[in-house]
Parts: sequence; structure tokens; C-alpha cells
Amino acid sequence: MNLQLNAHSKVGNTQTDGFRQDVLEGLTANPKKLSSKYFYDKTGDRIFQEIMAMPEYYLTQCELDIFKNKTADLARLITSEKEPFDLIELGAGDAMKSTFLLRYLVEKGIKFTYMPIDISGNILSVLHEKLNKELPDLDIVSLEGEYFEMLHKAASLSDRRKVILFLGSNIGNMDIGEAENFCADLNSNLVSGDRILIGFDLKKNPHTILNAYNDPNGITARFNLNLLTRINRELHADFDLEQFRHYQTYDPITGACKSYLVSLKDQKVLIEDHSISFKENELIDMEISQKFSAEKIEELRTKSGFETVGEIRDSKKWFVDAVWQV
Ligand code: AVI
Repeated sequence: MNLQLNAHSKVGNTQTDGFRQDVLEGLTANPKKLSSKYFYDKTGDRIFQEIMAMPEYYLTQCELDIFKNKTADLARLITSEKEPFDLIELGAGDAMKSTFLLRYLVEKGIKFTYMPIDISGNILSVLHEKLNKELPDLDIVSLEGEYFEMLHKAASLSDRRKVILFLGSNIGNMDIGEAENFCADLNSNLVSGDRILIGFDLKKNPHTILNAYNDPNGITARFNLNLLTRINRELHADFDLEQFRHYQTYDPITGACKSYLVSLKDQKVLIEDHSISFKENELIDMEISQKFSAEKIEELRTKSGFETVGEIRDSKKWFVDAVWQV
């Protein structure tokens, strides 16, 4: 079975409307805020690839270490019985890490269907083609759209056990309250026996964490500033990128690693017919990349109603993939 299902063909303008509303709401709030979910236009995707290749950005290598070198352990945690199941990946992208797990499961003759969910139909087509070539025996059903909408779709397609992958510490881009709501929503969209595997970036030496986001070549700064370019292009705004500067913080007590853009002068920015005023040194809150302690992960699990199955850490013990069950 090889399918690509999409829920997006009719929603082009709705997407822009949502973007416009979020941007205007965020920039008229106090403090000003933009959502990092909008970082990922074409250029943003490319800059994120550059970030993942930076020596300072350890997260990708740590989780790759788990998927490459502890594949059998991972497989054991997600496959309980012999029945076929659906392996659903939220925000699959190029599935670079999960491909190691897919290959292992296929080679072991374990019956499952891989269902990558992504907002980008283009990314899904490229992934589909790549997996067809590399793993011709893999069953794939690609789901293009928002996570929860596509989880409903997946549930309507089969009543097999579901295993959800949410990798890369994407959970860290939500504040703790949002992460709790997100996990609780996942729980209520699953049924008894279903599992989730979530990648968490762990607290560690604060210098290591800050360096991963405050890189000397300014790649993370470009990643942040690119959202202003996107607003200029899509919402006909006139941000002067020279007048904003990236500022990164890490609080080792709370584990919140946060990025901001600082306005370098008093200025006004026009977004369509809205004029937004910035004071010199005023901040735009751009992104949180939350780092977790083992206790915080446990708290998130219990608050969202999951049982623990197990967890796997990379060899440096900097990152953990935790598996929970409904
Ligand atoms: C996608 N996400 C988990 C990345 C992170 O580490 O928070 C995004 C990122 N932002 C700056 N560098 C990487």
C-alpha cells in the first residue's frame, strides 16, 4: 500500500489568514511574541538543515546515536505483540533518524505501516520516493496536514495499534503548559495499548546548551531573522533586518533556552495597514527550546495520563527517547 493523503488543497488562503492573525496578535501583545512554528518556510527549512549540521548543535547527533546504535532496544519498546501496527511520525521531514528504525523493522519481518505526517506535501513526496527506493517492502501512507487532523484520519483508516513518534525535541518548542496540553490531547486521541515515543533534550552543562543556540557563525540568528523576511514577503511588511539583533538566553534552573530579537532603535514597522511601534531594546520573544530533567519528564507523563514503557539515552546521556503507553 502506497498512499499520499492530503487535507490541504483548499486551504491556501486560510493558512495566510492564520499567519496574519497570529503575527498581528503577537506583535501587538506585551511583551511582543512570534511563534517559532512559522520559522519553516523554504529558506527556514534550509537554515534548519544548516543548524543540524553545526558541530555545536548536538541534539541531532545524540538522537541519531540512539536510532543508529540502539535500534533493537527501540524496536523492543514500541512493538509489544506480534499484531501489525501503524507507526505514525509527527513532522516526519526527511525521516533521517527514523529510517534506521524502519529498516530494522522491515528486515525483521515485523508487520507495520509507516504513516509520516507533515504539513508540507512537497517534503512528503520526496520522503515517499526516497523510502520506496531504499525500502521497497515498506508500507507507507503519507498524511499531509495538521497533526491532530491527520491522527483522526489515521484512526479512520485502520483500527490497528498506533505508535506515535515525536522526535528531535520538538516538544521543547512548546512551553511546559503547552507541552502538557499537547500530551494530554495525544492521550485522548489514542486508545488503550497505543504508545508514543518522544525525544527530550536533557539538562546538561549550560555552556553546551547555550553554544548550540548562540553559534559563532550566526546561523541561529539568521534562522530567527528569516521569520521577519517571511513576514515582509507574505504580509507586505517593511521590517529592516539590520535594525534587529538575535539574543539568546539559557536558564539552567528552569531549563528554558529562549531566543529573542532586540529592536536596535525606536522604530515603526508597517504590516499591511497596521503600524507596529518598537522601542529601542524592546524584545520579540521568538522561540523556547525547553531542556528537561528526568523529574520534569515524569511529571509531564503522569499529568498527561500515560504509563511508562521505557526509555533510551544516547551514549553521552544528553538526550532521551521515552516510550509511554495509554
Ligand atoms: C526544531 N527544534 C527542536 C529546534 C530546537 O532545538 O529547538 C529548533 C531550533 N531553533 C534553534 N535551533 C534549533
